[in-house]
Amino acid sequence: MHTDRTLTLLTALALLTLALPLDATAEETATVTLVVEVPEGVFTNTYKGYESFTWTDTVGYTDGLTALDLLDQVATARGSTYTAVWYDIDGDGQEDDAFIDEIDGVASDFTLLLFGYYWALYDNGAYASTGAAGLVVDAGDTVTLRYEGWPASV
Ligand SMILES: [Ca+2]
Repeated sequence: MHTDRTLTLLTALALLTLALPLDATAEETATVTLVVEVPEGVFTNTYKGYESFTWTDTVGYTDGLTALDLLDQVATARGSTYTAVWYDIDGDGQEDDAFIDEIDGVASDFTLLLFGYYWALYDNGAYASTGAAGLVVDAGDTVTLRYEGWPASV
């Protein structure tokens, strides 16, 4: 009964295939996504020779994960560089939060601290009130680092 055995095997494979997406869906809930974007048309792109690009990377969520941890994972996986600058915000001699100064060679650029370009940080589309080290993400969150002009009208 070779045919019966083949059918049984095919049925088992079909059931296994049906079961797999359920497991994959369960694991997908424990991820976070990082979007890193240098939009087209940013003045400095052409001025500095920067090219626009967008990364969209999803990695596993772990307790206490910060936006800086997330960028570190993604940049390491991509073989890309980034620079985080730490600041002592409350003046107690200990660094409190880190802001992203450069990603993949695209660096913040200010003239007399009045106007320029920087890496803006968004948490689920909302402008973050902290730096990258201060932003603790939740499972399912999307963190965005977008290279933007400051003020926005520049
Ligand atoms: Ca401090």
